[in-house]
Amino acid sequence: MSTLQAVVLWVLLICADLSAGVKFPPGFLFGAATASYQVEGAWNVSDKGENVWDRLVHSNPDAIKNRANGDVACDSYHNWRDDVKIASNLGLHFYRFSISWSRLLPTGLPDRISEDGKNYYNNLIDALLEKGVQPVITLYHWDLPQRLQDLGGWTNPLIVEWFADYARVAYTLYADRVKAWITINEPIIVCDLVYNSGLLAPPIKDPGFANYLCTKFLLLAHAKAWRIYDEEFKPKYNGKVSITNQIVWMEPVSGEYEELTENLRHYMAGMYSHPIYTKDGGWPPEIEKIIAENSKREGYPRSRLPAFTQDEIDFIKGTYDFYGFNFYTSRLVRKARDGETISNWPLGNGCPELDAALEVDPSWDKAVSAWFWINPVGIRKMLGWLKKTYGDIEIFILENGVSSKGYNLNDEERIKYYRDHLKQVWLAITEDGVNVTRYTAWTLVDNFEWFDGYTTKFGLYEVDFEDPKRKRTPRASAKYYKEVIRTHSFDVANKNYF
Ligand code: PSG
Repeated sequence: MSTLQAVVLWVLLICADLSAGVKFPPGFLFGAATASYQVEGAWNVSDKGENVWDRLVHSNPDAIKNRANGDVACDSYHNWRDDVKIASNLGLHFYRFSISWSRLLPTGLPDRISEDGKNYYNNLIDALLEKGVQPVITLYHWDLPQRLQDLGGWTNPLIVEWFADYARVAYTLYADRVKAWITINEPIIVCDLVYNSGLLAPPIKDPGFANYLCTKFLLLAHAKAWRIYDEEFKPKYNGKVSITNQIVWMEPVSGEYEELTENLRHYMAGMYSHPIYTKDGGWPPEIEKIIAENSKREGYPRSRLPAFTQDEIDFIKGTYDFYGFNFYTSRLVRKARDGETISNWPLGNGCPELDAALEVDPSWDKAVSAWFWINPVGIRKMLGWLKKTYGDIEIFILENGVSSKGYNLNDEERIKYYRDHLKQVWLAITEDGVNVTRYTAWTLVDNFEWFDGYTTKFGLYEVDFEDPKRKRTPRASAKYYKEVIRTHSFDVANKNYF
């Protein structure tokens, strides 16, 4: 072998080794997600029942930016073949979508299953499987049947049975083909954001009280739905069921706020994790204590946080098959100053219950959503914290993505967001030994965004909302993500996607 040949061989070996080095573990799965109200449209087609989002946008059209609503959205109810084509074209291993409760059960209860609703999801599931894309179902992504809301929704203890009955219908219809289930998406938004702010649906503001009732009954509802699968369906179908939490990574502004910050992590992640993922179960003890003390000081005869009985603690404990985790952003934490006004946990400027104020690091880039600053290492640190706090549990990242503005196919900032975050996930796996097995891009196609309507976009595919057919066009980020999936690596930086 000549010297030249040896050098060429040496360079080739190094290159091969480098690209092998940045690969995700074999078996790691990539997907993308949407949610029923955000994409389906067809709000009053066939016998679909009204849900809390239909009611909010019709009774108060100014609730959402530019008077937007999800009446038509991407019209995925009619265009689902396009979505399947996109999922297949990207090479997705799985597609996460949600069932619209009132589309499947028009009355909210299983006295009547809608034929059209049932067939819609059957068609979607079968078409995905035909293309080799696994369906992943979210049972609840915020569109509660209005009839159940009128009876108190998530603050009525009977929601535990209503949700369990709905879950059983969905499992009965689809569990033969669907092997991964998410009971509830982001309980912190369903309970805390909704009841603490009065924004979003249902528009009821009762901060520091109704949100905790919601949290308690939501956890019990999740647990019952998990147990139904575990007892009645798992022996036959062997799928996995869990809840998914949206968690903001919190860091102290300075060392003196370390304890406050850890408490805030337990408040944000812990309220929905400690009851499920720890040996003792129940509320995170430090938070339970703080709320009890606050309540007493305010003159309440008992804590605003409803207690669990030991039976309830045991019922919720252990009801998981993986840890579901949605990640977008980070914050810095300090004590609130005297007289400083703290608003609207979790999307305001702090957390009143813990008397904490939130800041952002000036070095973090801003995405267009009001609450969104970009800090990629936050996802790695959050994954490390989850492992340290709840043990070596299999973690599915079920949402991650970034918002941009206006029509634009050359979304360099989205490629950067995905690449930077995938790298941190890869480091969490390879350096920190965190057992992450799935990554999910939010979102497959531009869709109805809760506060912002159609003004902010998260899609790998752009949707033309002026076009009656809602034409979908791949962005540069779609080509990048397709390459990520094909190569099983985030490090596909030097390609030209534009
Ligand atoms: C709300 C707030 C944050 C993250 C995500 C959401 N935050 O402050 O970090 S909502 C979440 C939801 C999905 C949305 C998507 C983007 O599950 O339906 O479209 O993220 O807002």
